[in-house]
Amino acid sequence: PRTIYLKDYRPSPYLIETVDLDVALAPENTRVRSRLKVKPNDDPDAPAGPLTLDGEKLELHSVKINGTPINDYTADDQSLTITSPPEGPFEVEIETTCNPQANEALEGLYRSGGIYCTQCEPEGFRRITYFIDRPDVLARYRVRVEADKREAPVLLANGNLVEDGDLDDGRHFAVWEDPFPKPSYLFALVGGNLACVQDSFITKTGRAIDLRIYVEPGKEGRCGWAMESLKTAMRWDEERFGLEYDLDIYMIVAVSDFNMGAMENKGLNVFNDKLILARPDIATDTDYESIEAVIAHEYFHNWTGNRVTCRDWFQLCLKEGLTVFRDQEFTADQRSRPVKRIEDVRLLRARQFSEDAGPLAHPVRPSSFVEINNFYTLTVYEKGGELCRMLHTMLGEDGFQAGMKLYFERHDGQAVTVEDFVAAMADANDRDLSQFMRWYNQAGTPEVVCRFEHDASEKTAKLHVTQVHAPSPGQPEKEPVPIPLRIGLVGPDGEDMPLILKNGSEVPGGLLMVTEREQTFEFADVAHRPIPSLLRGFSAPVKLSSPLDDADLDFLMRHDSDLFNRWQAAQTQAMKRLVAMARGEGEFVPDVREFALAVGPTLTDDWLEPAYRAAFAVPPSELDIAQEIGADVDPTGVHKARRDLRATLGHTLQGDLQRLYEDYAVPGEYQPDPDSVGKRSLRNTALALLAAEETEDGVKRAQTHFKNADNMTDSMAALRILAGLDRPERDEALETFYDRWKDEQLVLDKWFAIQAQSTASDTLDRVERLRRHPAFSIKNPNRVRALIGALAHGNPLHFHSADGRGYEFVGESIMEIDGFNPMIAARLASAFSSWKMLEPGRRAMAQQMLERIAAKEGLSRDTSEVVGKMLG
Ligand code: B3K
Ligand code: ZN
Repeated sequence: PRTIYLKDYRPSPYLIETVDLDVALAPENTRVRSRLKVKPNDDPDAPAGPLTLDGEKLELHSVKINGTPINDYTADDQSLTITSPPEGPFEVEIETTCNPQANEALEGLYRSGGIYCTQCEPEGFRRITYFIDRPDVLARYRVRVEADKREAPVLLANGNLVEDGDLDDGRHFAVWEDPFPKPSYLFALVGGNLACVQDSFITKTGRAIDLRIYVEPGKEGRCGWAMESLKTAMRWDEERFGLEYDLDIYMIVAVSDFNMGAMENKGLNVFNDKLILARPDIATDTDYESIEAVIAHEYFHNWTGNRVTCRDWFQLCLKEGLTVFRDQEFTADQRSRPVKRIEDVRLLRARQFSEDAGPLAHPVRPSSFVEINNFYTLTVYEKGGELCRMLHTMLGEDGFQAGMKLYFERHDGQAVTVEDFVAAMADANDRDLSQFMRWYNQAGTPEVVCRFEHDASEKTAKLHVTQVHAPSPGQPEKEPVPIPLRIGLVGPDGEDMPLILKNGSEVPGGLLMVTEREQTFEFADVAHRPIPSLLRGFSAPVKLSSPLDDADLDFLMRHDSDLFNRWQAAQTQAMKRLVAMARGEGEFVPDVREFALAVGPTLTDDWLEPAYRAAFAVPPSELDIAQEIGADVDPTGVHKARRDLRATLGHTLQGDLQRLYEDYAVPGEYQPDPDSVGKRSLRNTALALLAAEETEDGVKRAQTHFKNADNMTDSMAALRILAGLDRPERDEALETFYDRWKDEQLVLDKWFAIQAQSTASDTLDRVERLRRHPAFSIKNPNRVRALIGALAHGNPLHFHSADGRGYEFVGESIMEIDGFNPMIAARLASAFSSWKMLEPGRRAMAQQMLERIAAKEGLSRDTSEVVGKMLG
């Protein structure tokens, strides 16, 4: 397979001004007629010549130029080349057919539960018709769709409906026109029997927008939250970013077979139905929050992605990182800001840091790829979001917004690069951000080593900062990056001391800029030895080696005014103990009790938000611990360490936890508002810690909680506890749950996942049985994620089972899925990415499985790129 390099980018020799599509939907034989107005690109870097159009899995019937059929073209399984096109603008007409029913890769046009839908990003449009399928070719689309009226009474495409009507033979048609030029990856088309939920939104300039959510008939009553979330997001983007919606209609379609979460097609989002459908009895608080966040994310793409798009796929973070940052800010504004930050950092550390430390490491803007679908990664999305956040931190809200304004003024309607974005930020603020580009181009997580000195007689303090960059694949040497380091000096009374530099100036917002490999900051007027609170709010995506000892951390855990760092101090304390326990080192029991006692005050502090207190009591994840250990990891030891720490928390804080459990019951009807969510979260955290020791009392409480639950959040919180037990209570609860929900696929996915993530000893037997359950289908990505993905990515104990059965199960599944849906197979394969960190026995077994996958005949480009890198 061919590697594609960023340095080889050339503008397209031809541009396409308009696309006229005529699509006649039929399950196995959909006919597509396309009329393209093509013109040579006048860019001197792109001399005209043959016209090559991308196309895959298409049957070609005819090609015409300016109305005349031609023969001087060549076609293979990837493209169609017109050898000598006319000079100047011309028209190409192509007729092809494709087979949506047979499309199990879920890219291009496919059928999901009788609904025709499309997924084009990044390179799916070429499976619908021949096209210059790259994001810097922006065209205006007019789309006529026809279908059997009974099979597909609803026919949708991007933009505005301009015509519809009936045809002979029970068929009908609709014509949609999108006035905004767009890249082909934002094209969408939907046909099927769908119910519609309608609402409207008045924009800040008084325009009424028609909002529509299309779902399977009968599910209309589950769309209320998605619709509310959409309106909240639209208002927020106007208020915080000054951005107004541009079309008169915004449509969302929910489908049940979808490779990812959702897709931001212009004016016609397509969503995985699990991110639309919600009702208190079937969706958890986390589901409600995800729906709100993803609806917002896709909506925000309308400006960051659609109005201004990417020049090429290397620039993916231009739209994804920025849109992630925007959706994080949205959630922080709707809910608890510190808790949102904690959740985002937890994800970043557990998944992105490990990606960045292993064989799949790549820069936020990669410089090469084999299959672009493999680069929709945590690095591009989450670390990409962190880079935008650092710009925001460095420039401030006003400076950042000034940069956004300039970005849109300069680039609305264009396909641009990361440089264009950073230049807008720099120019609007009169700042030199050239060094910042290193963040986009260097892989790996920088390590920041801090040393702190206090001189009582001089009343001064010094902070020495060193940044260390480990090599990553293809990047042995790295340059220092600019690091916004937010700090505070916490005085003996627990209050922040003023932060005054030696020259007498105060450090605004406590923000230091580290730009050198080694740097020292000197502070004046420091009478008493303070405790430095470093990297407040996680102001940069780095690993911090801090100079703090147990006593300092304990103090910050109780007093830091920065709630993120107060949580961080607790995490650091927990981590030290977890690592020692996992390695079986030393006498840790009294130490862990000590730590538990220090968690108590925050857990019970009624001045703090319940959601924060709940987050405070959650120790670092098994993935975090494994990474911290770094080499020769024994996942069983890691699991036991975390289990024991939680049991000690539950035991030591029993009285407090019982009280919290009693006091935080949320009365009345279920509401997904932040306040009630926080209370449930604290109460369910207490429930889980009280059961962590598996005492009779703890188990009974969980059982009662399960029986009395009147919403899915409480029900799942209890079931998760019960499903982890090696006792009859487990089967009883799982059966009750199944009987109640056997007709609800999305709820059954929770049932699959909870069993796949269970730490009970027979989990692998169970997962193998569930693999054959009638409700399971290997062809449906949600089922695959719920069962196989949950084991591979969410159950380190059993995925890394010492007998190799976890690898066997996941590996076999990858090979099977690769045969029809390479994107999903490659995603699953990434679960093996930290295999080199494992102890020798597991390492050998993981390697063997990877080698078997790599050797499989006909392995997809997707999976072979991922597996090849892991073995390489
Ligand atoms: N842009 C899409 C992701 C497309 C993934 C293609 N493999 C959804 C999103 O990030 O908003
Ligand atoms: Zn996105």
